Amino acid sequence: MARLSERATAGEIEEVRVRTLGRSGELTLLMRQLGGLAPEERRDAGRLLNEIKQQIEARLAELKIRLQQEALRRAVAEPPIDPTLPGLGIRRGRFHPLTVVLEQALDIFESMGFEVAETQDIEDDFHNFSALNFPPDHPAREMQDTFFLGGGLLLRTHTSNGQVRVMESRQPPLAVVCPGNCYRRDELSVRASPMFGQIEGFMVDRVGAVTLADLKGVLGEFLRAFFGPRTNLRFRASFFPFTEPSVEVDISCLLCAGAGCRVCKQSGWTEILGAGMIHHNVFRAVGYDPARWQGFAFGMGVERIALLKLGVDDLRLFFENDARFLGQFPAAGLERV
Ligand code: 2NM
Repeated sequence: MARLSERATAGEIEEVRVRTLGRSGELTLLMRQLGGLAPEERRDAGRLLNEIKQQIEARLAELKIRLQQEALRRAVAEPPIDPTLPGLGIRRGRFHPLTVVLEQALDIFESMGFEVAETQDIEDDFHNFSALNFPPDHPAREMQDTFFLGGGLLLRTHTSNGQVRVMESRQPPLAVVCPGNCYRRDELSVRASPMFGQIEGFMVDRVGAVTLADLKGVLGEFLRAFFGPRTNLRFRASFFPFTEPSVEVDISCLLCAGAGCRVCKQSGWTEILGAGMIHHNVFRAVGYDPARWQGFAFGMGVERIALLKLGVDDLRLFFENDARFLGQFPAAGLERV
């Protein structure tokens, strides 16, 4: 025992424990011999051996505790972590490119004074169709195009329901964009998806205050801010139930700037969105007097503008969530979130 110094290692302590108190340790063997002694001798010797045993145990325990305390002190004094080393790098998530594109588009409209209003995906027939001047037999109402939920409800087929709800609950002048998901019974393909995003917008003010020229000005502002300052646009006559007149809007091809290439099929133009002056019947459905109020509306597909802006040629890539694809696009200022 005397050989065990104050600085004994765990191994040395254990060695002494085995040599003295172990199954064939010195003290253990002595204790076993007690039985051969006369009763009085046995009592005195037994007491002595027990005392020695307790002393040894106490000393071993003391040395062990000292060892642990020292190890703790060392760990605190010199941590095994070097805080000056570069970290492992926490892999952070990023926004989906469709989210980035949507936020960029909404930012532009907000900078022009539009409010953003999000509305419900589950809608009734009135707000999705009737109020938007869809006749009862319009093909878009058919089972094969619309997800009907029963109980008179359906998944909205466009975000125009949101515009109806905003107009219903408020009075002009209004300038509002409604982003959101829409649903149609299409198979997922290169250019279609059963769920897709839309941004629709409208502006309503007194008759004469908001014209088709204002529509062209607002869309031109938006398209140049979104696709680049050299983007040209043109209107082509079209038809939608909820606007009259209706137009389809083309932008100059982003790839060839109008010269003609494979992407624009040599035309120099790419179709990008639909728009028009809001139909009198829509105003009547929301309780606006068409003799007092006038306005335009437009709608575009989020995936469509994202495909064109990001140069992606297959819509399905946006829905497969392959991190190798999603990681290719700039986070575009959203990383602060
Ligand atoms: C489009 C094209 C043209 C549109 C019209 C309305 C409303 F509610 F104001 F009548 N909302 N959206 C509209 C007009 C949407 O999407 C291609």
